[in-house]
Amino acid sequence: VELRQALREAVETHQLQLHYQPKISGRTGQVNGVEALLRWIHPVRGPISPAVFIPIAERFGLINAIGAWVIDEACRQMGAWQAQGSKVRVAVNLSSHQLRNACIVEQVRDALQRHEVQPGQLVCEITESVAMERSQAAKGIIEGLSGIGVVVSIDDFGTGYSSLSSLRQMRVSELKIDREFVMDVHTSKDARAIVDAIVRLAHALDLRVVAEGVETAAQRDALIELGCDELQGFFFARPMPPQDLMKQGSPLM
Ligand code: G
Ligand code: G
Ligand code: MN
Ligand code: NA
Repeated sequence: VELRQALREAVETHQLQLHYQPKISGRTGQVNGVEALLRWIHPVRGPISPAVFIPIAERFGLINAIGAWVIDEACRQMGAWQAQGSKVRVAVNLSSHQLRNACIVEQVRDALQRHEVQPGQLVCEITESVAMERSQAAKGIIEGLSGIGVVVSIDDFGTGYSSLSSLRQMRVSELKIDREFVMDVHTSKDARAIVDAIVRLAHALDLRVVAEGVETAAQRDALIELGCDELQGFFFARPMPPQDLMKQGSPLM
């Protein structure tokens, strides 16, 4: 309850920030894109995880305001990077509540136009369990987003239940293999078989495959061998403020 008021203030007083984590090409090792991850730096409590405050925001009706800010800020940052000559895709996470908001497609389109970025440079990550809900509304919004040219990515793939026909019908263009499988890909026959199957399925459907949560060189090597298109995780880089992406002499910038 106390957090609720604090969160309201956070939105108004710019305590929310986006950090960015690189998504690395498995083929070239270059940075293809980044995932924007929301951070709340509370003046007294310090950083608070989105895993904690997103559910609070959802419960108290703040998620649409926060979500709209995330979309606008990610597009603004992408526009700024492009103006400096870095053409990088930026991914944002959409919550289940945002997929019930009919205005979201409009919001995304407006933000893209306002900051003059191409729709194909924006990726919307939606978790498998949310995307595959039976809800027609969520499906309609996914259709709407892909209809305006935005890349739709299924996050935490392999932990929910996807109907394979839905994947095809919904014009999704990216699958992110859940960390659970990435973690054991180099040590477990089963995890390896699952990753292998996901990559083959995705490629057969013309989808890009991203492995998230890559923490070691052994995992990286196994994932590249299995054909993952992009890799993301602490092994390469942690989520960081946008100005640090610039500093690191990263191949991105
Ligand atoms: O970066 P971190 O591990 O703290 O993120 C924790 C969770 O919060 C992850 O599930 C991530 O997808 C989610 N998350 C991060 N940023 C956003 C955001 O902008 N919107 C939503 N809805 N979820 C986010
Ligand atoms: O739910 P989603 O996949 O969007 O969550 C992304 C979360 O995973 C972020 O909170 C991010 O900080 C975290 N993350 C990113 N890379 C790694 C990693 O290599 N290992 C672990 N354990 N978490 C990671
Ligand atoms: Mn994500
Ligand atoms: Na994920």
